[in-house]
Amino acid sequence: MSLVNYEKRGAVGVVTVTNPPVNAMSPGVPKGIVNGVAEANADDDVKAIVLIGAGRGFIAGADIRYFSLPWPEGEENFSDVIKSFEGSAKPVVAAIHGHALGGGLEVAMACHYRVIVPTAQVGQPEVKLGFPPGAGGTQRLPRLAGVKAGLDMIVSGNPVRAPRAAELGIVDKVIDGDLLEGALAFAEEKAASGGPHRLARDLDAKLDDAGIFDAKRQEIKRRARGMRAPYACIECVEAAVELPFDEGIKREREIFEDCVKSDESKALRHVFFAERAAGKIPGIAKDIALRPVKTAGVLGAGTMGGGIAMNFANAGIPVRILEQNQEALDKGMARIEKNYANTVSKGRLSQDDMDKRMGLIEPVLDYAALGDVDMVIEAVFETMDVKKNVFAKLDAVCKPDAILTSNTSYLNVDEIAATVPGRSGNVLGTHFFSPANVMRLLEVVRTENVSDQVLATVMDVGKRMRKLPIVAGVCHGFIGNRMLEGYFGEAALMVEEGAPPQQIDKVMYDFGMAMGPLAVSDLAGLDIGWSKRKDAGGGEAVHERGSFVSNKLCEMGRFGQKTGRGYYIYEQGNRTPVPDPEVAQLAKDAAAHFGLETRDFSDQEILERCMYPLVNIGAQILDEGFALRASDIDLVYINGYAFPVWRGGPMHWAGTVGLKTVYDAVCRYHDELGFAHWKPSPLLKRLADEGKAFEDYDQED
Ligand code: T1G
Repeated sequence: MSLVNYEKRGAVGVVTVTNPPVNAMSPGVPKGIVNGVAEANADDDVKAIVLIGAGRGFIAGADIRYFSLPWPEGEENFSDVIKSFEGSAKPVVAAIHGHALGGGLEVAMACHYRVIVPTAQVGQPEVKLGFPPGAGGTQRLPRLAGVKAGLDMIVSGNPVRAPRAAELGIVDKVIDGDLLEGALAFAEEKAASGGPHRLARDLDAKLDDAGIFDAKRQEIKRRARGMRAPYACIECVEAAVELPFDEGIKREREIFEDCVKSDESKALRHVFFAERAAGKIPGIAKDIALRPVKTAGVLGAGTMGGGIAMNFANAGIPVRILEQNQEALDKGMARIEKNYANTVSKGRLSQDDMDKRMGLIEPVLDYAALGDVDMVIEAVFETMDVKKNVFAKLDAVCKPDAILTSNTSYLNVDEIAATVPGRSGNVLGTHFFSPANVMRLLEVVRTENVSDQVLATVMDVGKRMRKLPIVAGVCHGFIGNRMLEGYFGEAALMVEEGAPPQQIDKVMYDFGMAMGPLAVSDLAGLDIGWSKRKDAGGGEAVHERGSFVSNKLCEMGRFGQKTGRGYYIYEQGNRTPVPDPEVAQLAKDAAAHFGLETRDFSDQEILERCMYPLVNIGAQILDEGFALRASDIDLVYINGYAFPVWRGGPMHWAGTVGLKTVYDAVCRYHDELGFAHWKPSPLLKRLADEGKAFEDYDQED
C-alpha cells in the first residue's frame, strides 16, 4: 500500500498520508507528498490542495528511528516537502485531526492554511528528544503564534489543543463536523478569494522580542539542569527574531544537527522507545482479553494507601478505602482532601474535578464492603505477618475473581500469594513509589502463578492511572530497591572511609541526580533502615560496615529531616542540609571501630562507587530474569529514583562509559572491597567481552 495517496475531490487535490500507526515521515512519505502536490499543480482543473492524514492523526513528525539509521540516499525529506508547499501556485491547506507534532506541525505551518478538529492537538515535542525542531518550526511558530507562545511551546515541548491553537493563530479554522468536508470547503473558498495566500515565512508582525529570552533561561534553570536542548531551543527562537527568515532557518539547522548527535539526544530517544517497549510482555498478546476493573478497594489509609486510592479516583474508578478505626480513616481522608486541594490551589485541577474524584473515594471500616470490588490493593504495615493477615481476611470476603495485590516494597509476594492458594492466579504485587499519587513508576511484581490475563489487566490499570507500569520479578527489592542497596550502601561505606557526606552528595547532584544519596536517606528517614537492621538482629542493630554512622545517629534520635538532624543538620523550617561536625566525628569513630585507614576521595571514585553497583546489580537482575529488558531498568531509575532522564538511565549510561570500563572497575572494587554488590555479573562480563551495550542485549531474542 502506498504511503501517500492522491485523489481529486471536485476542484481540490487531496494528498493523504497513510503510514500507520502515527503517520511518521518515514522514507517515502515526503516523496509521496511532493508528488501529490506536483500532480495537483499540473492539473488546471485543480484550484487548491488539501493535505490530510489517514488513521488516528495528521503526522507525528519525523520517523525517530531514522536518527540512528541512514536516510536513504536521494530520498526526499522535510525540506523538499516544505519547498513544494511554498512553491505551489495553488493554496495548500493542512487538515489536522489527532495530532500534528514535531515535523508534522512544521509541514502544516509551511502550508498556506491550517484547519483542525476541536479534539486535535499540535506541538513541537522535539526538546523531549534532545534537540530543537529542525524543519523550520522555531522560525514559523513564533511568526504565527507570537514569540512568547512559540517559545513556551518549543522549550516545554508540550502540545496545545485546537481551540488554543486557533486563539494563538497557529491554525485558521476549527472544523466542527467532518474534517475533510470542512477542509475541502475551506480550500475552495480560499481558491475563489484569489489570494494572495500568505506564508508563515512572510509574517514578521508578531516577532516582538520583549526581552523574554533571558527570562526563559532563568525560568528553566532548575528543570533543565545539565541539559543542552532546552537552551538550544531558546537560541533558535532568538534567531527567528534577530535574523532574516532564511538565515534563521540555517541557524536552526546548525543547532539541530549539533544536538541530534549529542549523548543527551541519544539518551532521550532511548527513553522514548523504552517507554513504548515497557508495556510489551513476551508471550502475552497485545490484545489479550482483560478482566474488567470497574471498582476497587484499598487497605490502609496511610500516606501510601491514600495516594493509591487517589490513583484509582484519578482513573475514574470508584474505590473503597478501609482502615481499622474511624480515627485513622478520618486522618487518611483528610490527607487525600489536602493533597487534592493543593493541586487545585496550583491551578492544575479544577474544584469540580476534585469534588468528582473525592466523590469516587468511599471510606469504609468493614471488610465486607470489599466483597464485590474487582481489585484490592493492600498498603498496610510492611511486615509479612500483617500482610498475610489482611490477605486471609480478603480471602474470606472478596469475590473469587477479585484481583488482590500487595504494595510491598520488598517482601516476597509469592509467599503472600501462598496464603490464599485458591486465588494465586489473581495475586501479584503493585509497588507504588511515594508519593503514590505523584510518582509515575509502578513496579508490577509478577508472581509465579499470576495469570497472563491478570498481569495484563494490572498493567492496563496502571496505564489508566497514568503510571508507567514496569514488570518486575519476585526478588528482594524487586528491581529498583535491590539496585538501590548497592548505591546507598557504597555511599555509607565511603562515609566510614573518610568521604564527607557533602562531597558524596555533591558528586551525585552534579551528575544529575535530584539529590545525593545521603540527603535522600535523611529525607526518607534513617529509622527505616535502622528498624530493619534491628529486626534482623533480634532487636539489636549490629554495627556492620556501612551501618555504623546511621545506627549511631538513630540511637541519638537523629532520623534525618523529620527530627532536624541526620547525616546533616536542618535548621527549623529549612530543608537545606548543613554539614554536621558530629557526623564527621562519628565517621572517624566508625573507621576506628572497623580499623580503617581514612583517606581523601576523588570525585571520580565516588561516582564509580555509587553508580557502578547500579549497573552490576542491574545486570544480575537481568541475568536472573527479574527484569524483562535493560531499558525497563533504565525507566525504573528515571521514574522512581530521579536518575537524570538526559542520561537515559543507568544501563544506557553505562554504555556511554563503555561496559568494558565498567566491568574492569567492578572487578577492581570487588578485589579491594568484597561485598556482594561488587561480585562481577556474568552478563556484564559477556557484554563487555563482546564489546556490546545493554541495548544489544535487549535486541537479543
Ligand atoms: N517515529 C517513529 N515511531 C513512532 C513515532 C515517531 N515519530 N511516534 C510514535 N511512534 C511509534 C511508537 O514507537 C509506537 O511503536 C507506535 O508508533 C505508537 O506510538 C523535523 C526531527 C503521536 C502522540 O516526538 O508523541 O519531527 O511500540 O504508543 O500513545 O523537527 O506516538 O507500536 O512499535 O506513542 O497513540 C517529533 C512522538 C519527532 C511525536 C501517539 N514527534 N510520538 O501516541 O501511540 S522529531 C514526536 C508521540 C521531529 C522535526 C523533528 C506519540 C503520539 P510500537 P504510541 P500513542
